[in-house]
Amino acid sequence: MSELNVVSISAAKLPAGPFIARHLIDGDWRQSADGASFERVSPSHGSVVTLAARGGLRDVDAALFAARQAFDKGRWSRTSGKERATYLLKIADLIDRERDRIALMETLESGKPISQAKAEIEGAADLWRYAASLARTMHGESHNSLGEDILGLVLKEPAGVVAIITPWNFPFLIVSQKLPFALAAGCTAVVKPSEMTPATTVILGELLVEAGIPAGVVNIVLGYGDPVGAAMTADKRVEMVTFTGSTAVGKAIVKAASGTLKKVSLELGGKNPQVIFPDADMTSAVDAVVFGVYFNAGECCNSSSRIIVHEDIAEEFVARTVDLSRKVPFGDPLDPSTQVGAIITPEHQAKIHTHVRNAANSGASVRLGGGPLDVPGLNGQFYQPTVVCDVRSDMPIARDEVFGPVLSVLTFRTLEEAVDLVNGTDYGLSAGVWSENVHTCLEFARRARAGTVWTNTWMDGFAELPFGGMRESGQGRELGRYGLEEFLEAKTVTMRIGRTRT
Ligand code: TXE
Repeated sequence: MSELNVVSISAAKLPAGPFIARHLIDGDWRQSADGASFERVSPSHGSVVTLAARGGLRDVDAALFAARQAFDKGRWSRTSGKERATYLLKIADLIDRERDRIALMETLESGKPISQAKAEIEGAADLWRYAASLARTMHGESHNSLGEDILGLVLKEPAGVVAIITPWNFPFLIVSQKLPFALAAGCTAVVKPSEMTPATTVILGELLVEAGIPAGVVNIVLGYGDPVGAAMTADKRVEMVTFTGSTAVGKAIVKAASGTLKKVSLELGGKNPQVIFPDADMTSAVDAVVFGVYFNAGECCNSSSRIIVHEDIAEEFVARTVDLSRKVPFGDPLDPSTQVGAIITPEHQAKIHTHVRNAANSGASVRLGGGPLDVPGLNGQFYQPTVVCDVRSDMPIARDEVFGPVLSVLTFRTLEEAVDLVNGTDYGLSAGVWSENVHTCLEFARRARAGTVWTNTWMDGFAELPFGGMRESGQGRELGRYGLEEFLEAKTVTMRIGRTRT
């Protein structure tokens, strides 16, 4: 325990009572039709931080009815891009105004460090601003060389009513990777946040109402995947589902959506490698690896949970990584210095530990951490920053998404071998390469089967650049122009013009 940099309880005060979260349906804040509710216990402090309405089928039905009506009556889809942009910009300003309140709830529900929560809310506001720019600039095509008396138009129209289902690891950022783009396109929406982190989506709902978004355009139903998420996915009033979460639930959503052949966009898990070549700038690479694996306690689809390091430099690289890992401030997420906070649930903490234990039993060596740790003064669940070496590519720890602060180290000799290791899992979300040789970087970037390749950096994200995965990491893209396109349909209009047919 003493080998880590543990931050025990901070001076920050918890709110006096739980946040009360209700559904937003057709512009009204509502309890569940059957009066059911559930509690969210803080993963770091052990106290009840949210008391939320627990949605059932009647609540889903009311929300879908409202979203459908709002769409069909053109309350949103027939507004101009300029008008929609004005709302989105106003919401971005309100997010900035409420940043500290949103960040505090995000930290209390998820256990993430408060500094990372604040950065997340700032990033989210930027996405609302970027989506506003898309609302004003989206356009279709015209074809005027099809023949003398014929004109072809390709109109871009909103996909319709969208179901947005989000996870607990970046609740506010992820809803902001979807909702403003859907709204920019002219869609209406029903949003279901994770049952673990409902509060910040409810605060967003308050801001939408304050901004004057027409009733029914955005509805929020709180509750569990079953029945709320499942009912939204199967309902024929929904024309598109956009989901971020586990690969298992992503597959269930594809099946449920197939009954009505709705569009499905999925952002799922990853087993993201960073490959370190002998000519890499080692200081920068070690920094990026440590940041990439411990950010959000590793509960991050982009976690760089696999390091594939050239065997000539492996020993030095591991020694420096372990040394830096020891220094990462770990503990109370409310302390501004903390970089690694709590684990989302006790069950998830146990899953992380099972991965590490099984790897150790199969011959891997734990060089740092390797178990849960109680943080003095707190009543939550934490897992130590952990470095596991001598990992083989057939071990589950090298193939499965551990979703914790656990780094697996593998080694390679040739680029060929490194590429085989990189592409040797079911996932394909992101990958990284560290080398001072541009040819090595480019060859790697072209051969890695991943939606994003970072070269000499890790987890740089921009609103302008698309994000998403290949293979079992998902389908479709978020952000950038591609992110808007997901929420649009192309409609072809062919017009005979100018003369009567004889
Ligand atoms: O995710 P779920 P969980 C991975 C990560 C983690 C694992 C499990 O490996 O350990 O998934 O996390 C809703 N129909 N990621 O169990 O279950 C659910 O209510 C419709 C990766 O929390 O996928 C929640 O709102 N919806 C990931 C959302 O799906 C359903 C982020 C996600 O929950 C549903 C989170 C159903 N049948 C976890 N069942 C990433 N890509 O970053 C559940 N839901």
